Amino acid sequence: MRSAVTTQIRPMTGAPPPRLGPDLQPLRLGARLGIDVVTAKLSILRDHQRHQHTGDPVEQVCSRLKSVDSILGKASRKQVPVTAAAIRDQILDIAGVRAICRFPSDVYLVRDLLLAQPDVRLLSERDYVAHPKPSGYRALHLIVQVPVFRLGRVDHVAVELQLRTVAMDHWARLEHQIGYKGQDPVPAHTKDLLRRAAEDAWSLDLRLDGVRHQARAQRDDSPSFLDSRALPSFWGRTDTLSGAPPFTGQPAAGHQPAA
Ligand code: 0O2
Repeated sequence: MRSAVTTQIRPMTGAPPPRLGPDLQPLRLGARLGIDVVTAKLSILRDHQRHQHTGDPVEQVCSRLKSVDSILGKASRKQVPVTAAAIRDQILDIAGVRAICRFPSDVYLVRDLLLAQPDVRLLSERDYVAHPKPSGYRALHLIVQVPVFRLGRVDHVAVELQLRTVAMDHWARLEHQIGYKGQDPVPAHTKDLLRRAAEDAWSLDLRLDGVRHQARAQRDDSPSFLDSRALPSFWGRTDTLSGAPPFTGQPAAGHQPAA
């Protein structure tokens, strides 16, 4: 998990055994730079939205770089050959950025504004907002590829961007703490409570989004939410914005690989 502190247990005596396998540090360095690029893009986007008086759609941004152990663990689970090239091409969440938004419609707004940038390429998208996991987990997961300019070359780095509302994030952190991917099974009644809490959080998200939308629409002297759709024309694209707040949910469609 992004903020988790990991403790390595080592024998009391002697040095730890040397790690077998490829040197993943160059990959991790590239991923760290990819995180920097996406984080900078989000920061510019937030500034721009504030400037437009449409409000900052993002509450908080955090990031994490997958540890070598975690990369190797995932490679083993997914039967990815343990070579740097295979890992680079098949494990696309070594770089992770999470943006916490205030409202569900902001999740999609941030997505659209980011993808409107010509140097951001969408590799895949999983919409767990419209199609939550059976556990109740909701978030929008994008794998984007961004250019990282390094001395004498450009690397195209994959970054996983998770977009959640404050409520979704609150729920996911609790669920993670209780036992997501944990060793001990979570009791059925706890899972049930979590599922119902996720639905309550979602219902509050939708209601608050609706209230905001209505309040904005009633304010004559303030730009409405829809005005923020003018922004992407600055980047040369106006066709990608969903821009139909408040978000009310979508029919099931599952995972969507990018075109
Ligand atoms: P960390 O440190 O949080 O990143 P994939 O192999 O990519 O197809 P994967 O990696 O499991 O499958 O992708 P998935 O399920 O789309 O998303 C993985 C990440 O989303 C997790 O990262 C969590 O951050 C978050 N996530 C997904 N499902 C849940 C869930 O049910 N509950 C919670 N709390 N978080 C979830 P990791 O791997 O946990 O590590």
